[in-house]
Amino acid sequence: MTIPHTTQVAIIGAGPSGLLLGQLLHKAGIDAVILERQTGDYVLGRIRAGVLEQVCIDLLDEAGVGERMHAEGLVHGGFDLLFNGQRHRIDMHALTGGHNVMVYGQTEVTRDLMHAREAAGLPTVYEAMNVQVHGFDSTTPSVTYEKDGQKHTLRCDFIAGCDGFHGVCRASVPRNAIAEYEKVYPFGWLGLLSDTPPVHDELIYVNSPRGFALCSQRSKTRSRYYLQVPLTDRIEEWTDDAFWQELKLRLDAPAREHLVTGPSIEKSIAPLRSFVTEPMRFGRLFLAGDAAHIVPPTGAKGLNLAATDVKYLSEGLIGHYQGQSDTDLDAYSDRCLRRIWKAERFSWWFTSLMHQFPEDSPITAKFQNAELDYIVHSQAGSLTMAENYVGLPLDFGQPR
Ligand code: RFL
Ligand code: PHB
Repeated sequence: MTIPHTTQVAIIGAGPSGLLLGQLLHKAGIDAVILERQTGDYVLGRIRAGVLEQVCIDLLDEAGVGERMHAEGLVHGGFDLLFNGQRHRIDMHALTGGHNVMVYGQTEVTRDLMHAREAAGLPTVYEAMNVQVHGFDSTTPSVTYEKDGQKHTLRCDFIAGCDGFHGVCRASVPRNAIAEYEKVYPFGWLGLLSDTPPVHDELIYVNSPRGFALCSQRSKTRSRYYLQVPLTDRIEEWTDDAFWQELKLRLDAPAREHLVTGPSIEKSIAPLRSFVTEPMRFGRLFLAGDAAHIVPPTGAKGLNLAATDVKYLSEGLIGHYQGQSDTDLDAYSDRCLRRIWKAERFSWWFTSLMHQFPEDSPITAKFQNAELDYIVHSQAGSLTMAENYVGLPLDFGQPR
């Protein structure tokens, strides 16, 4: 690949946000170059999200990368809540008038997007080191980076900061131009991936006196389980046996009996955080996905929010290049944030409802159980849970 020196949109980061944006722009005939710090294999090795909302499924279809997802993904119309030792199903499909979610791993979404990009011969520079963004307050921004020890400059019209929570784009914005809202939770999620059949055909979210647990899956033969653990726990201290034992203690008797254990193929601890940046646009620099916001994974919203940011950004850029109007580009930050805050609220609420907090007194467990009991037995309570979980419509409540 010859390294391009000019492009219309410089995209920093080849995670799901950057790759999906690249694909949507390509479909609209807009040029983009993606600069990624890691190798492609490293990006594919990160085990993260597993649940796609309908809005995200539609976007992957629009980007022309939905074929394998529809063939291999698992459509789920409900999930279980386990509390007070009892399991209750939230029938999302019935409650929301036919909406479902798709269980299909972020790794697979990323792989499909990478293949589409490669097949179209679109430029991605992997192992681009020391990426720096310049002049985004002018009409002639640029990005500098190093590749194989050589310095490069990429001139562009716009920069898309799709470089995740620890990226360079948000960090390059003057501190007086940005507000950051953050809550760090006093526990993490220990995740384990194994080639074992899932314990149940849908997900089980568990509130137990020993802490939260989640039984998820990637396919009929691959399971993903999570345990709430103290932030002080180290991954080396958790043997596979210890994980399975603790999981069993948090499950109900039928799930305990059905659980098939096996060697882990990946195990990691992720911290939990709520975080939002306002605004998401700084001149010709736009932040999207984890670069602008983080949700605790309880509501399965991180990847889905990243996808909708990118949808709004692609509409803005297409309006600029094809429609000669910057209305959508100017509305980008407000449109995103309105959706983001609703997903942030849901993820925070669901996290608070399902986890044990160190400062909790016994009355908190009673409150949690009462609220969960209300949710599963009230039509209004179940619907609130279901419509947020399947994802609010793209322009929910937005005057357009
Ligand atoms: P990503 O996936 O972090 O990708 C950003 C990319 O930018 C690159 N990068 C740089 N490139 C060039 N120069 C630099 N200076 C750069 N700095 C960074 C990085 O190498 C990377 O390739 O962000 P993106 O694309 O916005 O996608 C967001 C999603 O990945 C994220 O929201 C979800 O994975 C969040 N998340 C989960 N979401 C869910 O919906 N359900 C889940 O179960 C779930 N589990 C998780 C998660 C996130 C985790 N993290 C961030 C540690 C589990 C974990 C462990
Ligand atoms: C996952 O499968 O990794 C997963 C599913 C649902 C969540 C979080 C993570 O809420």
